[in-house]
Amino acid sequence: MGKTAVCPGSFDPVTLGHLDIIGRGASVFDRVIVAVLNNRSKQPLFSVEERVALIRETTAHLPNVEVDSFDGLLIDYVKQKKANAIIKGLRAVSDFEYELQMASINRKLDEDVETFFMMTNNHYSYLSSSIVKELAKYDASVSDLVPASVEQALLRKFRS
Ligand code: COD
Repeated sequence: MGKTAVCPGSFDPVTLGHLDIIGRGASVFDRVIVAVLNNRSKQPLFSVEERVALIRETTAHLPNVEVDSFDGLLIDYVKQKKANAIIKGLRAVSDFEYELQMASINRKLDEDVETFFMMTNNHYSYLSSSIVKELAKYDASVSDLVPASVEQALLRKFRS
């Protein structure tokens, strides 16, 4: 059986930084499931359906990538999907503390699931969904930070 990894996140919306991690993960694992958190306590800009659709569109060229959504604990979702790995991206030292905590909790919950960290491409080390939303809100260009379909979706959100 091939190795399956889950790449979880909010992806509100997906950026070129996320896609860099997803693409590199897909070149290492047999199957990558991008899992969008349906977080009811946060107020996202894009609905979970919109976020899933944007990732599907922008990963369509990667045959071993699937896109799904999940509720609740990540580790329960990973086990449900019979995956053995979690892929995370690290941008800067500031990400490390939180990600170490998450990886430690997830390991405590299930020792058989391993978290893999990938260093972001230097071009995207400053990039986050929040920054993209902030720029788009004030009409600054985000064309080199997100795929064209995401840029269009942001324009529609903020102009409506
Ligand atoms: N370059 C590289 N990687 C990046 C970049 C970038 N520019 N931007 C983001 N990433 C990485 C992040 O490090 C992260 O690994 C992933 O991409 C997703 O990022 P976001 O910002 O969309 O998603 P987050 O950080 O909000 O996602 C958090 C999770 C959904 C993974 C987390 O909250 C979770 O697992 N929730 C479920 C509840 C749970 O199980 N909690 C743990 C036990 S309490």
